[in-house]
Amino acid sequence: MSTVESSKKIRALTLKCIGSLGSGHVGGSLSIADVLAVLYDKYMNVDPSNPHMEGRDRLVLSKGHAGPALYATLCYKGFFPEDWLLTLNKLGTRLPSHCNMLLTPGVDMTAGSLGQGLSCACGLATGSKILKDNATIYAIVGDGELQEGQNWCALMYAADKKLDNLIVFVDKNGLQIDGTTEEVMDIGDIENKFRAFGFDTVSINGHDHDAIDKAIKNARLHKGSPSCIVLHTVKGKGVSFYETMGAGVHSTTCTAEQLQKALEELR
Ligand SMILES: Cc1ncc(C[n+]2csc(CCOP(=O)(O)OP(=O)(O)O)c2C)c(N)n1
Ligand SMILES: [Mg+2]
Repeated sequence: MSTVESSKKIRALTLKCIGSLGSGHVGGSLSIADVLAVLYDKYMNVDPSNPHMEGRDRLVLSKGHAGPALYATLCYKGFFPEDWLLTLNKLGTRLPSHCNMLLTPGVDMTAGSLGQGLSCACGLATGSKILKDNATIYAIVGDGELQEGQNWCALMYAADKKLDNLIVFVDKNGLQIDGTTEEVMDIGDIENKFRAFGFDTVSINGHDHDAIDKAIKNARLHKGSPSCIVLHTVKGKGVSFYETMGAGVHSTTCTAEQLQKALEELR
């Protein structure tokens, strides 16, 4: 199956997961489906039958509210059965609304309190350097999330320690909860800010699988500094009525009727 087919599957499973609750973080989950598809189809050195495999690659989904997209990906890759997706955030579930590394096979870092994931990724990348296990540590942060100061402390550390096994994706969808990132607190030129902090940085269309593939390949080959891939994305991508909702798509409904319409579009 092509990565494009995989991303459709991931979007469909994400919405089935959120649909089981009736509402949730639709927008920021759909915007990262493409990078997850390319990453897990082509790059992540992980083993669904042994989620704690020594030396595995790690993904820190720092924007932990997009957990359903990661759950959909892990389910699709065989980490757990599909019926788990229908237990999202219910009592006793292994799939809480925000990622929890103690509950879900394949989830390598607990997240949800925005701003902390990059620091965790720095720790994992440092650990991997010490162990010399050749793992690559990936992190996905939101653009609104970059308003949290702790990120910039982590970036400074990553560059100073030359963590070239760390690849940071910024999901630049231009929206956060209450509006556009410009309206709430303008984060400016993300690409040049990462570059100024010492990252090897590129900006790409975050829905173009060839561009994502090339950017990851280059970042993995790059030595001497950490890398950043700024993904220009559309919040709610893949489903027409979610793509055009604006900030409202951050957390919104996924009724049985909406789910059916969305699944038709994703066929
Ligand atoms: C420390 C912290 N403050 C506030 C929140 C509530 N919150 C959840 S998602 C979100 C908006 C995040 O925007 P962005 O990072 O752009 O996410 P995306 O657009 O990718 O969904 C906020 C403020 C949180 N989870 N953590
Ligand atoms: Mg955003």
